[in-house]
Amino acid sequence: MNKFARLSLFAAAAIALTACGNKEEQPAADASAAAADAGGEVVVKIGQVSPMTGPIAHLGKDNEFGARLAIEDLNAEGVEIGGKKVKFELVSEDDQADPKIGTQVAQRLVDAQVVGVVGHLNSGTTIPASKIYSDAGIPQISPSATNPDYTKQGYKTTFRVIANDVQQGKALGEFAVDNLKAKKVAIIDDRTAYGQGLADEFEKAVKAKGGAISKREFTTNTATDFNAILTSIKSTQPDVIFYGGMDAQAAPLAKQMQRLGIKAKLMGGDGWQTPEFIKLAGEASEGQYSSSCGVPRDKMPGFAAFNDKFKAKFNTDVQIYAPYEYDAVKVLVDSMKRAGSTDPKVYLPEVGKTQMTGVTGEISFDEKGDIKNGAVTVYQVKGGKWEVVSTVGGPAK
Ligand code: ABU
Repeated sequence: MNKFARLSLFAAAAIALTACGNKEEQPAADASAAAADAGGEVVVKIGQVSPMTGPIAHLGKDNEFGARLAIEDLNAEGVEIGGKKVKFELVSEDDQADPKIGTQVAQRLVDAQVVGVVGHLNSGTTIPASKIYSDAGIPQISPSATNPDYTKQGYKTTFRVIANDVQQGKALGEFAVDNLKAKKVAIIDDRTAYGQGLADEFEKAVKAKGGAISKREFTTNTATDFNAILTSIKSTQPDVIFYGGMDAQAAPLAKQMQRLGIKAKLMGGDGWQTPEFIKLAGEASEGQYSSSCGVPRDKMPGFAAFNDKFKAKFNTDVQIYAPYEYDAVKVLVDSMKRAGSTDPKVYLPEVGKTQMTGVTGEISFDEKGDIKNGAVTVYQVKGGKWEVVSTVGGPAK
């Protein structure tokens, strides 16, 4: 066979191979695999989304730090998937806690061919963005969005590694009536999917226990002046004021309660069970209650080591969700390892089968993608620190 005939035969074989194909569609990971780096590792992108700017940027950065630490640990230990060395790359986006921007950056991550997403932080961004990830077949694990609707949409791609607000609202409502002996409570929420949803669940639980709602008010997630709302609430003489929202509002709310001479306890959920709340509210934080959607840190199997690494690397305290974000990344990668593939279509079914001990505890999911045996812990600020008061739920002892 002459050189021309040999070349023609080779070209025909190549065309035939392309036409019949490798029957599998080109997965997103393979696209990035095409950009394998000089060391021959396959580069696999994982997306993370949180508000990196705006009033809760400190929480968004906390989430991002958690993801970054997980990626660095994975790359340092060296991960092989399907016989190939993998190098993970974090693609971070700022959704500004805005639902509209949330969907825009979700599409940007899909276009960037990430193979999984950890986030978003807020329920209000997580829920609309979840349709985009679902349409693209990309697994999404939120470390922090607690509105139950997120996992109720019937998508196969939605997961969360913390308890939800049905559990949290019930635990807080029962705590207010049973432990704080509250007969009348006033409720304020920030009209976000999280704040309003949690306040609704809290109200249900208080009423189920025989408590009364003296007033229900609302504000926004950017407000800082609550004097008018608090003045109208003060006249109803509640034992407890519940705030459904984040620390950036809960802190000035606590301060203004103090200034107005309101003696009721302030209560709320995970959105303000943060060091930042204490820092911003100062002495007005003392004695106030809020909860986290997980077990206390001293009951988390990996928190001490995680915390040491986090502080050494980022020179700041963990706010709240960083260890859950770390676990969310690990769940994605653990699922890829079991599937032997970084292709979201191939490894997605493995995410739901997760049985993992993470930094925060045992992680497995129910049929909707919610964590099984989620716990809620109620804390009180004592001596300028969050102290554990009680934990509801969690793994069987
Ligand atoms: N879980 C509280 C903060 C995030 C959210 O659900 O909006």
